[in-house]
Amino acid sequence: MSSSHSSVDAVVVGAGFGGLYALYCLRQMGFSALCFEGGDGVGGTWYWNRYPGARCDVESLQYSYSFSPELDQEWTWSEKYSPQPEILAYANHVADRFDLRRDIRFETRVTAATFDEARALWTVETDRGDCVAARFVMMAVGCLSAANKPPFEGIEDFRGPIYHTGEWPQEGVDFTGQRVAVIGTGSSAIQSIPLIAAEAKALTVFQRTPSYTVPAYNAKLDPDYVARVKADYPALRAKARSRPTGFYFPFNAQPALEATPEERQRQYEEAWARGGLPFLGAYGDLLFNKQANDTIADFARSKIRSIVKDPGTAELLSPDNVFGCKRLCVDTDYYATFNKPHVKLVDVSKTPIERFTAEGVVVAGKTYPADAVVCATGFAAMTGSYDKMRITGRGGLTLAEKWAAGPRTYLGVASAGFPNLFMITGPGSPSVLASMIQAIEQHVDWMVDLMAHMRDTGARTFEPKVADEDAWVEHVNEVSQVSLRSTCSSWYVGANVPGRPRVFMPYIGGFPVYVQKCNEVMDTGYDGFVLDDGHGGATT
Ligand code: NA7
Repeated sequence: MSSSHSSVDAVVVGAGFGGLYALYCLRQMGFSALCFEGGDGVGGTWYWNRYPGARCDVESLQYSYSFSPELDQEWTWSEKYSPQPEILAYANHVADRFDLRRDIRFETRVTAATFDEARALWTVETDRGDCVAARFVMMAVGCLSAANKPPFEGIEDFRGPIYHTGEWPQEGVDFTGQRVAVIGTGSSAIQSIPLIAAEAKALTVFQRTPSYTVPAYNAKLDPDYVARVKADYPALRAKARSRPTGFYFPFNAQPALEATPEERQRQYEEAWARGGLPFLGAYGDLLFNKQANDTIADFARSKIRSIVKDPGTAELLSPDNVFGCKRLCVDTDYYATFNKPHVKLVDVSKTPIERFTAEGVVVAGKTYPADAVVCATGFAAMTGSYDKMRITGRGGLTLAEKWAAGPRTYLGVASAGFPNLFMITGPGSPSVLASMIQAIEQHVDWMVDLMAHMRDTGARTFEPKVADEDAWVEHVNEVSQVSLRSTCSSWYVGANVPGRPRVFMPYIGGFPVYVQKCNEVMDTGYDGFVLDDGHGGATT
């Protein structure tokens, strides 16, 4: 089918894990669909983030689709934490196995989507001149997909290449013998720095805020363990869905402050030795009680001091904010890398990067020479990819105008004034605080059920009621105040990019609570939404 002027039931924007599953489900339910994808392949986040060391921080056996028992059985992960190439291979396998590519237009970006109120249809336009009419639009644009590229002064003067971790060249980069500057010390930097340091002649890391990171202790997966999981995969999936994070790991509900200092030390040592995100599960109150949090933060800082030999560097690498407030990082040899004589840490917290010159990066009047710069500067999270398109709803209002003071959605799935526009893992949903693929499956299942319900009842449009949306936005904000996660400048609140509104964007009430709410809404005939039959009548 030529897509230049056509009509489908649904346009899907993005062919990452969300878009692929949306295409699959739409087809299963008998809807026609067309997907536009900016890259030349599937995989989304895992297509773009090819930087050295890119790896998932949720265990492989859980970071995968659960919708197909056959897929679960036939795919075998090789490592505890999958490296990016393997996750990308999995995305490609899924696309081929379910014959999804025929409805994907690659290297094509959606530039605009405009709702025609009279016809109750969206017109979707692309940078290749496509103009497609669709009853529904499903945004599968990802939560961390719009690269944050700070406009450093003089950046165009720099004579070497500048890379962003989220837009890494497909052919890879060889840093052998080079002087490399890395800007940023979030998850992407923490994963890539040890590997860049292994190649580079000299590495300078520019740090604005140190991150907490826990060793991954990644390893090859034991085939016996994999066989045991595969023998009863649904049990693991069910356990995962019952957890606030949407993935399973050992969790100790006991409050940290009820334990003696000796017990805590033992518990933290054991949890550190297991490594990874489950370290935060050492006690139940760590994200709710500052005093409890101080105990784990102190422990983490003591680990940094024990690994990093230079006391000044250890001090600089030690965060003083709430442990786990920003997304916890998971690493392999990050702190130890700073013991290498050719690796240098530069603090830019008080004296920001002044400018670039042809030779390198200038801080406080001093030039740090570099042959290549890596910007590990993160993303305009959750809303950045929406901002790149002109999305126009009822009355000519654009989504950017509506969200100027922060995103407003009902359940993170849709926004009032933008009928029939679904947001997979949108702001206001738990997505980035849950296991992403579980979150995607739950969203898409719910959305396609709603589309089928509308087909059965003759509804032409759905959209949230303003009052319910307002109440949800308020609820998302209220719940966030309970957690210490709302207390620091992170991408969860949009604080990493200057000028963005400060709003806690994900729903932090937990995955099961959220799923229950979505199911209740469905069971009550979509309470909180207006379903319209196009003749002024409501349908239920
Ligand atoms: P992050 O976690 O947002 O990290 C970006 C880093 O870049 C962070 O250390 C920022 O410092 C730093 N940054 C951003 N702008 C600047 C400027 N202008 N100057 C200096 N430093 C800057 O992105 P990642 O890609 O590492 O990880 C994103 C998620 O992917 C992660 O949370 C996991 O879920 C996987 P800041 O902390 O803002 O002071």
